Amino acid sequence: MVNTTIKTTKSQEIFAAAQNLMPGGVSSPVRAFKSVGGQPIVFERVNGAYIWDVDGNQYIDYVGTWGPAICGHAHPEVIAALHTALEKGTSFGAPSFLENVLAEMVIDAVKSIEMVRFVNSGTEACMAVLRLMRAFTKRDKIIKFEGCYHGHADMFLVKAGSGVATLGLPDSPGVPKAATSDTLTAPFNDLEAVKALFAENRDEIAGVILEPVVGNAGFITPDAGFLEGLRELTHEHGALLVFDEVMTGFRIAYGGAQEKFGITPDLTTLGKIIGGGLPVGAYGGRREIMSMVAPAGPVYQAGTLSGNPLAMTAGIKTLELLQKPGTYEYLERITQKLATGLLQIAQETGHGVCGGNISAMFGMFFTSGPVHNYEDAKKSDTAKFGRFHRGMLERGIYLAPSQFEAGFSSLAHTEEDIDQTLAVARDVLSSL
Ligand code: HOZ
Repeated sequence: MVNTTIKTTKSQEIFAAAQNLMPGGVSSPVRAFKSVGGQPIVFERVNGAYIWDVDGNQYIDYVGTWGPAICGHAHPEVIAALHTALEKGTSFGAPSFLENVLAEMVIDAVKSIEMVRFVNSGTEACMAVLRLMRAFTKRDKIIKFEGCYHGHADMFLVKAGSGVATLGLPDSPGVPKAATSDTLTAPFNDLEAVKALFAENRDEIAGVILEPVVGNAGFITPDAGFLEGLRELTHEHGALLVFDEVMTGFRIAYGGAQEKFGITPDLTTLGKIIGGGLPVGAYGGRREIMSMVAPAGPVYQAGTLSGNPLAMTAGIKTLELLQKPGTYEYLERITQKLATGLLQIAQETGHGVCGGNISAMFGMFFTSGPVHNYEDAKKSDTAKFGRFHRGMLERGIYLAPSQFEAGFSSLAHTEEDIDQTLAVARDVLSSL
């Protein structure tokens, strides 16, 4: 089964042409494989746990289109629902009953959300939630954490994770100082640093936003007491707590990190899974706060394709599939087998590693760790990760092309897929 001689001629041709057409040849930076070396592969189709490239090679996929494909790619029930919806048109730009259905599902699932607004991406959701935080509290400053990524809006491009971390960019040119002057940062898992920021900026901080489990600096879990501490501090200072659950929502539990850890934020952002593979984001929270959003209130935010019927349909069907009994038990079982297997094999083959999983989200750093924050994550041997990534890819395993991205499994991954992945990993890790 182990394939070490894949040909990627067509991928290379297409990607070479793409470089003249689009910056870096891609529509999103991390896809260019800059930090892992080698050429990206160009996809032709996806199904279940697998992707096929334009040269006909098949890979077991642990990127899952960066999170949405939790039921597996192109799930037949999602595709069938989309076919039916397609017959009714692709966009209304007006209210549809489908929005009510998905809104109710989100409100039922996510404890902090009493009202929700649909947008088109996680970036949009975070931009909008920031405006709302500021409007509600009448304060401008926010606290974010180093290595956390909340989309590419100016105000969040401070010590941001994901592509910014992958490419080692300090901050992006084009972001005016004024746009980030109210963005305060602290190391993840460092409550004392957050306390100090609140003390230095008394009555000026609108709120704290974080990925409750970091996925954009690699996979980093919150230390015991960290989320509780943030909840207490924000209450104490009249500030809002915002969970960016674009990655963790409906992934680490049906009700996201807030269900998993039993901490209820004031506001939540969502994306990825709730669009079932179509472009969707959302933000929601307490009714009192959400009632400030236009046209119910004065905080403006809008979008031509927001609430798009195809995206709502894919989201509804995906959440229906996730509601089936045993879903999260299965995701935990296979992902734990993968994550613990990878760590064990890496250790047996002489590599210092750390990592783990929560449900269908996982990661492994090439440092013996522990990794509590972005500074720790940066100690990972990224050159070694690059060689590991390339070795896995050449043997039919598609991992996120960056040490600073989490891995995602799905309901479509079988025990056999995991076994095959671990066998390949043993081969690759032994050769590094
Ligand atoms: N920044 C997202 C992942 N953390 C999306 C990456 C992509 O789609 O290329």
